[in-house]
Amino acid sequence: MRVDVVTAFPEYFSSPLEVSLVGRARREGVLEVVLHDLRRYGKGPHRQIDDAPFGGGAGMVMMVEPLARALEPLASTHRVLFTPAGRPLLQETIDRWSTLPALTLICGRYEGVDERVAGHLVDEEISLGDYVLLGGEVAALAVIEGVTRLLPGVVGNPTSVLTESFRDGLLEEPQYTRPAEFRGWRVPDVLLSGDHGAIARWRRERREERTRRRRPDLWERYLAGGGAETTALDPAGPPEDSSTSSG
Ligand code: JCQ
Repeated sequence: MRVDVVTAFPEYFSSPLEVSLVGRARREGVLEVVLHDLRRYGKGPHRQIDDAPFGGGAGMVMMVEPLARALEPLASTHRVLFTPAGRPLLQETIDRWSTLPALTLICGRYEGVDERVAGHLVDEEISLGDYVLLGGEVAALAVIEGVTRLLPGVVGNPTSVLTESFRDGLLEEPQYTRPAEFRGWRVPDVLLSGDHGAIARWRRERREERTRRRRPDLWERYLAGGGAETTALDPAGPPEDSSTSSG
């Protein structure tokens, strides 16, 4: 997969694209990232990329012309502009993009971007969340990470990609590793019991409890979708037949 990034700060991406699984995917040729320095397309001797807003007001607006020139060779790709005014970035968004041959990530800066960019030069406007950053660079890196882990051969164990949060609408359960006790903080006994049925039930309960308490929005959707009864990867297995259960 090829990802093009249009940014006024290409240096921002150096280390994040070198290290960890993203770095390895690039070295192996699974992922190609091409950075486009927006300043190269800036106007005049000062390579200007922003200007005062028509109608007045504080701050500067990114100009349409430098972005139009930077995006010209990328017209055949799927072009995404990051902005707090966009639709929220979801796992399903990343799933959809991960199967594309080419994705272009456009990093806005200043107080905003001339609306003609979104209107004529971009396929989607996406928000990383309900907060304001200085620019879209962090959002672009979030997408690069989210997409990279779905590319074939990048994550060692593909089932860990399938069983994670959000695929079935629940948050992940708490996880523990050795030692079984640290400073008197004990790992839950059930995880050391060897009873795989009891462990699966405990995990499902913790996931549901967490989701209900921390993410009532996800919990409502989960219940509306039928909850555990309709979950494809239900680690607790099918519900028991109440007519034959004891007690
Ligand atoms: C993205 N959540 C926050 C800031 C204006 C395109 O216009 C603007 C872009 C930015 C940078 O992106 C964000 C952001 N998702 O701040 C202001």
